[in-house]
Amino acid sequence: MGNRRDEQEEATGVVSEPRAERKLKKPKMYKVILLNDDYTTMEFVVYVLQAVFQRTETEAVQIMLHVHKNGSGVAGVYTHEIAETRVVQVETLARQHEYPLRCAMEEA
Ligand code: TYC
Repeated sequence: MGNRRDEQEEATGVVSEPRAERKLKKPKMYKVILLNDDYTTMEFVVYVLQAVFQRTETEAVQIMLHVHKNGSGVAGVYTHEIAETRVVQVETLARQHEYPLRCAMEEA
């Protein structure tokens, strides 16, 4: 498959610097993983998935049930900074509501 640089060179006739010179790298991506527990309500987890991860209600219920049955599951995949922010948002909301809900991030 052709990459964007090759296509751009082909289209314009302008040869760009090699990647090391252009200093552009694709960002590493990180999974935000929700962890199951015995105390957080299903309703709250569905709410979090909608509020923090912009999931539809149907997606949120599916992800919540996957975590409930399997112990963990992916809420979303983001760049490092966005994933970190989502983790903090989840844990802040959970503490405000006095739930032990935890989540983690892991390179995708
Ligand atoms: N296991 C919880 C219950 O039975 C529901 C739950 C699902 C909690 C997903 C956390 O990440 C979670 N109420």
